[in-house]
Amino acid sequence: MEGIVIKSTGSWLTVMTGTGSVFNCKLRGKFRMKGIKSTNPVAVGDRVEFDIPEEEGVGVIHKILPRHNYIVRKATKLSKVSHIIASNIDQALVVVTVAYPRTSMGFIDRFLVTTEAYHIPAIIVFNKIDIYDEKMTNKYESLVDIYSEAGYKCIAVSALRGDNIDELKDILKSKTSLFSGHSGVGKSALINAIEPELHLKTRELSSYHKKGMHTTTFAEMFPLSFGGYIIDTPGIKEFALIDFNRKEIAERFPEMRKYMHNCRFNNCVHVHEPGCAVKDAVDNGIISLSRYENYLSILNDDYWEATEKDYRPT
Ligand SMILES: Nc1nc2c(ncn2[C@@H]2O[C@H](COP(=O)(O)OP(=O)(O)OP(=O)(O)O)[C@@H](O)[C@H]2O)c(=O)[nH]1
Ligand SMILES: [Mg+2]
Ligand SMILES: [Zn+2]
Repeated sequence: MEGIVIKSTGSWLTVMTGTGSVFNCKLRGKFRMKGIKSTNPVAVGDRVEFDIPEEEGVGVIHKILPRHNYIVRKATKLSKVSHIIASNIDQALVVVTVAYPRTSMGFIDRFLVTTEAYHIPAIIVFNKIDIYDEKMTNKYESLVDIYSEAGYKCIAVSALRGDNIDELKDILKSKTSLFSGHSGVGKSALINAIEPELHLKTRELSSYHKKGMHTTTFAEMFPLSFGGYIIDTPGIKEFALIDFNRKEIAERFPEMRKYMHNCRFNNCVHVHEPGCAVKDAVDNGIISLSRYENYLSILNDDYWEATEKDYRPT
């Protein structure tokens, strides 16, 4: 039989077939030995082949069909192991909030660098607009300016009040979409607003530090009543890049990609080289200074190999 992995709790995988039947499956033992340096060899979104041996009574997955794409981050900041967040997705939505909890641009930019690298269209969803005061509105508007300029679609919503949920549904219709972001930004609440029948668990923010509590603990895919699939994921604190070459980072900033071919040196990393077209564009206000600063910050992330530190800005 063939199906899609809709939930993975580590040892157990839930697989849905084309007709909508759902099976509990295990991975055939040998799988884990294939040398994939990943905490999860099978991810939500994977298409798999499985059978149900009588003596087992549960499904046994024996093959993962080739992935169209996947999105991956470091399992933890200092580990060398990757965690596949999901595979075979059409688009990734990063749910962000300007407060309660605040999402940093550094997080958004690392997320976007990854989606660019895997050629997955990304959309930025600003949630909780019902609580925005003037200061938060200003912050939000400046972020929308920056990211729209860089070429990303932005949408402002409120899971609580229902603002722009129909527009969000239009974006999701007939596609497989990943929802990612910090814990507490309202990923599950938004999915409930889109598909109230799901009754996903959401939780109050802890009033002390206004951070999420990691209410969603496993990635899970849900079919949408109006066509398409949505993947809810556990909140992530940091989005550490893996499998990147430092020289490639600039290419993952669409607005830098536009100018870098005009740099004087073709190995320019846009830090302190003379005749750098990217830096000129930043100086002229064409490229956002904060995006550029995050680019520099990514180059200096302390988890890169020590030998690559030679691009430190002077
Ligand atoms: N005011 C307001 N609160 C919201 C909104 N959306 C979500 N919340 C609240 O934010 C809190 C966290 O929402 P969740 O949906 O659990 O957040 P999450 O992103 O799924 O968090 P994790 O599962 O931990 O990753 C809950 O108390 C929600 O009620 C919104 O649009 N406005
Ligand atoms: Mg959740
Ligand atoms: Zn340059």
